[in-house]
Amino acid sequence: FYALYMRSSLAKRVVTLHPSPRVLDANSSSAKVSPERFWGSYRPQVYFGMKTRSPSSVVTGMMWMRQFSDMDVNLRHTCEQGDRLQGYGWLMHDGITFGVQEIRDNDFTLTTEFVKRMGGNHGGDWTWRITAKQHSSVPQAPVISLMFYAAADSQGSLEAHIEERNRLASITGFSEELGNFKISFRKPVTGELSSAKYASYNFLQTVSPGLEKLTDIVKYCLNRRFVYSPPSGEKRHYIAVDTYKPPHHQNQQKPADTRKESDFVVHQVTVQTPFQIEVLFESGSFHNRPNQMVGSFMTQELEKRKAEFDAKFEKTFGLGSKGHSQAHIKFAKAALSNMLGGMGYFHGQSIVQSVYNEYPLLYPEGALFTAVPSRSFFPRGFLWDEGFHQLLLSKWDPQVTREAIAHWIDLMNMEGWIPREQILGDEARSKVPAEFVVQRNENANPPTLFLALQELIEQLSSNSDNAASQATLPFLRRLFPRLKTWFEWYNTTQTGPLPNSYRWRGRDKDTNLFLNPKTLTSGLDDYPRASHPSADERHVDLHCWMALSSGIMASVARLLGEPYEDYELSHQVLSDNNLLDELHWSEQLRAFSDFGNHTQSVSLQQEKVYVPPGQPRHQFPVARLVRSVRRAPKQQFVNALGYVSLFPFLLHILTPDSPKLEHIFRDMRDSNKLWTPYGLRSLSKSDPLYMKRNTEHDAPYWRGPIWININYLAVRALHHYSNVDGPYKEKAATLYEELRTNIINNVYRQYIETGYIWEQYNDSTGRGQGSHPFTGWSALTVLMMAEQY
Ligand code: 6A9
Repeated sequence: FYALYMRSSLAKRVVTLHPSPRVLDANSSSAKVSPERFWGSYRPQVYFGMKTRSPSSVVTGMMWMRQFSDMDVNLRHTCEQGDRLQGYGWLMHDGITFGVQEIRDNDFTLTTEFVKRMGGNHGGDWTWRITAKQHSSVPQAPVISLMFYAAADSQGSLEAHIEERNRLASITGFSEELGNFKISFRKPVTGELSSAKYASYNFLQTVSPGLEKLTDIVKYCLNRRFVYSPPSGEKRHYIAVDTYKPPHHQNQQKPADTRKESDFVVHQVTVQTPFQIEVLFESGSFHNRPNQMVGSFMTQELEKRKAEFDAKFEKTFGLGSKGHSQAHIKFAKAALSNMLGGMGYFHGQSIVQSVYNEYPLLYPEGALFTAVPSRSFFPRGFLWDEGFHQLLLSKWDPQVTREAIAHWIDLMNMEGWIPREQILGDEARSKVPAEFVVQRNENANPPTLFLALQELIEQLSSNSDNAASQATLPFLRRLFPRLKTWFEWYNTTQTGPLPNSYRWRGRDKDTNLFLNPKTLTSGLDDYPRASHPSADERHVDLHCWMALSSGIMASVARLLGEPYEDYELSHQVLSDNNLLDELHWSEQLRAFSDFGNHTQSVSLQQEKVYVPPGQPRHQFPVARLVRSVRRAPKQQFVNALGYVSLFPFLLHILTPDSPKLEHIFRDMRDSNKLWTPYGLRSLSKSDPLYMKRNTEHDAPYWRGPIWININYLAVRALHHYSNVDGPYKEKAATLYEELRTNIINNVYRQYIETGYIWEQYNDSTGRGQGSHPFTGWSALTVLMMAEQY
């Protein structure tokens, strides 16, 4: 009985939040406290949509489709790589008041713009302007349908107002946090001053069980029975939303669909390009507005914000004064804007597993304001990605960074653990295969939020008169109790076998199914580690993350007048170059290395399936690839050369006079090892696992391709070592120039050629690959252009 009791109370710890006061007040994102940031493009998973920073916001969005095309119904809504758009993303976005996005479909381009205006008590008004233009190569101007919608999410109500039989002119609504509001749909025009164009109208007024169902509902009720008959042109059938009756009876068994059904209203307008349409949101508590923000007023507002954006961009990053070309600057603006436009506000519960509970448990409800790595493929928060995102965003708007860090840190449980991947709410969950949803409480992820904190602290001392950065001190004060627990969590749960060594938990368990069992928790997934995971391992990257983190902990504590000596001491010990040598320098590799139970003699082989003589072969399972181990593992250095070996340099732990720098620089500059014309590859070309698959279904990921976050750290470190005195100063300076130029040029060139910023880059061709758009940490290119580290 006692054992059982223990287990269940331990299980409860996993889903109990940290007891310290939250960094964020409960209402800190509300319309009252933060009206300017209430509405935003906080739905990065859709091509165009807005919501408020509240738990169950009324959401607005847009779907579209091309009419009369040979292809099947091509409804666009959530960002999907399968849509094969030529490119899309924010070209300008200030993170608060406005944004300009360009979406290039096959034969037309949609520009989606929004401008907000403050007033009243509920976050004010906004206007959208959608401009559609056909591509010059297209013989006939396409007819397209835009479907604007509003959807409630378990609270609030929406009412459709119809004019001229089937044109939804406006939606009025009410919700707890928005009060009364009205959304008006203006008619399409060719240009600002011209009269309305011929258009066909349809609408849908129904209910939805959840936001992840909106696309399906629209698809389900599309009908070809409508006729498009422009004054001068043939009559043709087109596809539009028709009546939709929710299938009550069919779905009653499914718990997901017994949720409260919420209003969902769609306005469809079908019109030939070129055209421009405006949608206007007006808040009921906003009285005495000087004018409606439409037409020429909207144009003026947009022009004003664009000019302000350009000025702030130059002031912040100075790319013009550094002599970057206009084309490069435009790219950099797009990279920053897409990071800002990729900020999401999520709400919901993680699903977590510890050794103490038999089945996964629901984590407490929480909110997360975060940037996302990729709007199409991973539109949700990832812990170590966020530290890199905030390195860029903190230069633009430190308030964004404080709020993002605060949200993440407020998700910590009483143990000090923060779930690595945040899959909050049904909409987010609908995008993730079941096997990836559950988060385990032994699992870490690099504590990169310390990098972002380091930046905030530096801003505090460098521009001490700047109000924007002064808010950092009170923020740190509230953060500190949780930060201590977070640091302690790493420092106790991720320790290694020897004093002052560290080990990532959570490596793959089925050792023999993989060429090398993965370490997802390190962020470097399939980067080679000890072939046989064991408690004897020590990981050099984690050692360096801890050296960095203890140093930042000491700085924060010192700033706050808190005891800092222990952190300072940890930092000194972990940064001791002799200790690092003892634990991690491999004389054989002449590089820093992990240590563990390891053999290099592994390969993937067809599993032998025993077929008894005389039996038909097809009745037996297909042979899989499994690992064969030709020589038994033993305790030794892993001797893989790549990103992990660079960490003592990447995080500035080597002293400037360390002879190890010479080895590191030599390996970095060697084209047979890490150097490419496009950036540093993740694993040496000479490593036995270079570009090797991990299973037949698992292609190489961190075994060769070029990743921009680590390349950013490398450029930053070269900058550091070229600015401090030491025997390698000159070498660092040369490498700095070369590496920086290679990365900037390639990421830029790929963007121009393919329309996207990518997850990673091919080390032999420089081609972008993996998910796209992946502005995530690839946008750090902007900081390299600005030379701000
Ligand atoms: C798989 C697929 C629709 C892998 O950028 C996020 C992470 C990084 O933190 C990590 O370092 N990415 C990197 O190695 C992407 C991880 C995506 C996992 C989700 C589910 C969903 O399919």
